[in-house]
Amino acid sequence: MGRGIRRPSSLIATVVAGALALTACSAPAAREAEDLAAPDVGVQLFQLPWTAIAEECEETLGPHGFAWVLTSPPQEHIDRDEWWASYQPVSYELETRLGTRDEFADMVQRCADAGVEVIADAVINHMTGQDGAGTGFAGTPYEHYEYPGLFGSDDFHHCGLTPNDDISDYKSREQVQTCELVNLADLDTSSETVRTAIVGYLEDLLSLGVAGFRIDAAKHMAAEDVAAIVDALPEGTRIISEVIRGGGEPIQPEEYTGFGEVFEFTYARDLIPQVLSATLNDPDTSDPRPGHVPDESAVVFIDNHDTERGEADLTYRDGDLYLMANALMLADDYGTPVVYSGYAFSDRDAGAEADADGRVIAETCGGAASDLESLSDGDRTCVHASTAIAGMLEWRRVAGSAKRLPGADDGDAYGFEREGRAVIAANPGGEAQKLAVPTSLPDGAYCDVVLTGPRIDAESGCPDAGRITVSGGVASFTLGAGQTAAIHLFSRV
Ligand code: LM2
Ligand code: CA
Repeated sequence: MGRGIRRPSSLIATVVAGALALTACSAPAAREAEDLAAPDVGVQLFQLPWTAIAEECEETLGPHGFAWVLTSPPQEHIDRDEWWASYQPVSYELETRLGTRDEFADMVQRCADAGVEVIADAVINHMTGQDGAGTGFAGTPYEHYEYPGLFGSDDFHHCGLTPNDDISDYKSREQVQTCELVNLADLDTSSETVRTAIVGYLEDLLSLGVAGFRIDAAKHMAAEDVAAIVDALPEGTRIISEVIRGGGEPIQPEEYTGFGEVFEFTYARDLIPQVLSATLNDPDTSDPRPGHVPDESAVVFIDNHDTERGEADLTYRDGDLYLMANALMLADDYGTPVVYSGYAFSDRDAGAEADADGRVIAETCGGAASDLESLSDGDRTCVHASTAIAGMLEWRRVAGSAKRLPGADDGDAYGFEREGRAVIAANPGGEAQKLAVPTSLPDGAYCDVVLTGPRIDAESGCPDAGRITVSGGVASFTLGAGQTAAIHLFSRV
């Protein structure tokens, strides 16, 4: 959403392109490639400091064509080393382990200059979950239900439905929305004063130039409460609600699509098992896909910071198969994809590496992805800098709005075409496999953008290992175990 399709050719452009075609036969294709609209693809840079995100925007995200970056929560939080300190707000001051207010503002500006919008993670359902009194990262004193100058005990739900006021039954709408999520003081988001304070915080972030928000724990707030908050924000503010779909639960993501997008958890739950069991196949493309919100409401991902510590059986640790799943997501014609990029861990609570003052170290990837199979705890995965992902961003740009056609499979391998524009093939199995994918791409030799990265302005030739032949309406792939390959109209050699 948000990004309009730019029309490629005015009459003059067509005439000029036609004239150029007489002298250099690749000119019209090059011109058309330049005019393609950038796809709406995001990246979640988990627990990465603002100064590092700014650099990533300039060095990698902008050049590779990411449209937006989702940051970790920017508000003052409890003073602890675990990553999840970010999810316990103490005040709405922008002073955190990830950087200062000025650094945040500078990041938003530099990312915008690089063509990348910033989406901030908004933790507005709750405050802290500490029973005792404490002092926040920026020095603000607090108690469990007292946040001086911001909220007091009356501003919270005290649900009285369970012995400790904690949510225990996800089948109860009232518990899920008015009791406490793991002891986190639950804001009474039906109250005008609470809503006003939250809106003030979000407007402050908008004044620094953010494009919108991930609404953390949206399921734990009545949809009408979130709607009222969103209504008070300027038109065009992007809203992506996190509503974890749960079978048999009364609160479903569809309730939150009236005022923005939602993360669709079904997507990864469908795709990951197909990759792991080497049974890739065509999705049910009914509109909406069964068990999914409609396309225009869906933000999809392979994993995020919670699922990589929880339900996701496919993570950075799986190397090529993980990149395969991300490539297939980027190739699909459903939803807005978000790539996830965090750090290696074996302890689920472990925070990102920090200095003696507790500030997270601002490492950048220097434009290079990590070798996912050999990371040590704390190392950044740098998935957003991966050659395969960069190639697939270009592939998606070329695919544009072309339809996903029914795929082909052979043994463990599977592939499909986005009509007339691009073809992808993947072999999640353990043996090499040949695969013929029907295509209407013109005959020729094409270069695999998963192996080589973007091709439109590529200065290097295509290595032999990356050459894929299209002949007589068939793209012929030979895929090693765990290999993904993808070609598009402008990757012809
Ligand atoms: C979210 N989405 O709805 C976040 O994506 C998720 O990462 C958050 O949980 C959660 N909701 C609340 O914003 C994380 C983390 C929890 C952690 C909370 C609060 O996964 O483990 O809970 O943040 O920091 C921690 C302790 C928990 C304790 C709680 C309160 O793990 O044992 O509960 O703090 O002190 C007594
Ligand atoms: Ca709540």
